[in-house]
Amino acid sequence: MTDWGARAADHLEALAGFSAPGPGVTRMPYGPEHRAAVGYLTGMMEGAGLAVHLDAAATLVGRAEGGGAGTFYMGSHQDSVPEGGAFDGIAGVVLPVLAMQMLSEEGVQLPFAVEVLGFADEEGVRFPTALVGSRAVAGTVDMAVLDMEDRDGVSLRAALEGFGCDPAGIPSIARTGNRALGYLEAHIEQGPVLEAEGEALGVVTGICGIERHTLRFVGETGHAGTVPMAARKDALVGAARVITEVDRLARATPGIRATVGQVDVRPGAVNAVPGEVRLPVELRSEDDAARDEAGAEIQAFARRVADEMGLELEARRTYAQPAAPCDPALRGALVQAVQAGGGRGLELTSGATHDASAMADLCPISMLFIRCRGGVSHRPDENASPADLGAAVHAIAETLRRLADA
Ligand code: HGY
Ligand code: MN
Ligand code: MN
Repeated sequence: MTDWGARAADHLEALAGFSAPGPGVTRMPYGPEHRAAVGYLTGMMEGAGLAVHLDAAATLVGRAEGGGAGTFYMGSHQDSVPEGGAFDGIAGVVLPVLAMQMLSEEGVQLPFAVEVLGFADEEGVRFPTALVGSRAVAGTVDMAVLDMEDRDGVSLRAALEGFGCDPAGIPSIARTGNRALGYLEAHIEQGPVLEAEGEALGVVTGICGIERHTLRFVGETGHAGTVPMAARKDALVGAARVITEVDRLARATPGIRATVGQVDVRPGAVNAVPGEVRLPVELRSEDDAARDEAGAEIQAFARRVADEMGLELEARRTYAQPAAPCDPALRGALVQAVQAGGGRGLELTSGATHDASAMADLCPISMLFIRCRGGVSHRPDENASPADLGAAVHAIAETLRRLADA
């Protein structure tokens, strides 16, 4: 009897080694760590009988032909946040490959094709946008994002070309032509609910919406000892007022979660008045209208601060993804598959966003959550047990069997 959980844990441990130095896993898209992960996953996918290629958006595609028309998609992202964990995203590429291997060993011939997708960049940490791979599959990529640059001034276009991909091929990735039957993403919960409920697996009802803004304050740098306080145009003081307002507004608005997770200060010297500050503001909510309104309020507040302090301000909303409900029929199949494995079939919402949010523009979506220790994620101590990983492989395989019989 194959221990699919142990196999999953071994693959994820090996993949965690494809990381930049430092605590946890740091695997940015289109770099050497991504290249190594692609090599490893290619071997895994081919071992499961999938035909593998890397598409123009650097998504690794593993395909198994089916008996009839249409394709069912599964997958998640290979990238991590800096000093993140070994499960976020990448588990959702490994687990469906193992489920396909299980079905292949059982001699199951599905009546539809299956593609397992390993997306390059879901986190949107390196570039001020995200979901490029899944949006490409859904046919919704705005090609203008190719001109966005990372903190080293490398454009997304140059990063893709450096990875051996031709961005001009991105529009032809869209699966809108052939019948997309649905999408299933397995992902760690990144929250405390399943652990508190004593459940290994959960089925997602819907994914929150998200938007990100980039604010750039420009003041005047100068000597910290000689520029009089009254004469200062301190860009960091302006940014600090916005950060405080972001937190106040989110606490005062039900259902809004807002975060400033990064601040770039120039010249960034202890004895120089900050002349330029760039910060991303991120907002999430299940209510798209409330999130949209909060985003507009924050930009207006930043504008008032800039005017009062004599600072220049550039404010752009660089990314937005609406809230996405999961498909009732796919949810039902997943709940039954979880219950067939002894679980309750608990259903819950997702406060994290996922590639499934973008795939919702192509086809019905579904997500399978896996319990994670302490509910923590985006940290080196992120963890899912081999037993829970194994339960997920079985639930994915059982869901495919049920869809085949539907
Ligand atoms: O930020 C998120 O919700 C996801 O992990 N990218
Ligand atoms: Mn993720
Ligand atoms: Mn993440």
